[in-house]
Amino acid sequence: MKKILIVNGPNLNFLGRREPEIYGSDTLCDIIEYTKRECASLNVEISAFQSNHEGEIIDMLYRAYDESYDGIVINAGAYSHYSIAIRDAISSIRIPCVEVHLSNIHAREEFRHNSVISAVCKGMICGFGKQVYPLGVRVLCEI
Ligand code: CA2
Repeated sequence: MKKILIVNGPNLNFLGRREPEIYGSDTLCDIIEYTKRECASLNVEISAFQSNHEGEIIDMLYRAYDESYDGIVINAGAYSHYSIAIRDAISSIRIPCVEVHLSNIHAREEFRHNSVISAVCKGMICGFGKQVYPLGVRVLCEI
């Protein structure tokens, strides 16, 4: 059975409470439960982590390495656009990562168009709301 970790970054703990037109009306908890349901037929064990702190996200990535996770789905939130430290951690651990975003970052403000973590991830899925999470898990199961 593959072990997959879902990592969520800053402000995603507040999902479902504001800006539903951009991010949908589900809470992060709803999205994780939805992802587990959607992936129930896959041979996969899913764990989830959220933090508003860059260093805690980096610590979690190294824990994923120590605990031999097979893949990571990461929505690093706004850190995606500028955290070289998270990029370096993803690159060091050599666990296949899929970057996800609920919104289509390319259709939004220009400062969201670039992600500094994309190049060290297997690929990026964005713009399909909560569906990006099970899609990310599915891709990792097939790698
Ligand atoms: O579309 C995504 O998933 C993002 O990663 C979400 C980040 C944003 O900075 C990225 O550019 C794209 C922000 C998450 C903010 O979440 C909120 C949730 C509820 C209310 C307000 C913000």
